[in-house]
Amino acid sequence: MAGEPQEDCLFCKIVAGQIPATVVRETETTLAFRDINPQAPTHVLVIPKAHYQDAAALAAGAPQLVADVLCETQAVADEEKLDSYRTVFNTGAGAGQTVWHAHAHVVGGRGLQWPPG
Ligand code: DGP
Repeated sequence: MAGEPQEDCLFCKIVAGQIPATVVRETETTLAFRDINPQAPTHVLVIPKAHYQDAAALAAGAPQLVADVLCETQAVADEEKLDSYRTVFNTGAGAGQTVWHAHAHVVGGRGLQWPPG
């Protein structure tokens, strides 16, 4: 069920402490941790603790959590002292989503090209 922990979800396991992660921030509703395969000097994932499969499901099912996640992306950028950074929600396999628990990538610390690949 949307919002409930999923046994087979990697990020639910990180939230539960069953898989280690380098956590940089935590709130009641969100967790921010370093990406295992960083694409920039700062590459942090901000997730809602509740399970929604992607950003679209999160927006439909729990819009307040979208705001919580976005506020945390700014908090991460502040802590990492990033003047410029990019927030990315890959939504769907065609956009490169590989983990089916909504997450925002916070990428910064180097120049970023536009458009993205
Ligand atoms: P996406 O491709 O948008 O679904 O992003 C998933 C990201 O999750 C990807 O950049 C790599 C990261 N990732 C995958 N497995 C792990 C893990 O076990 N720990 C951490 N910290 N990050 C992971």
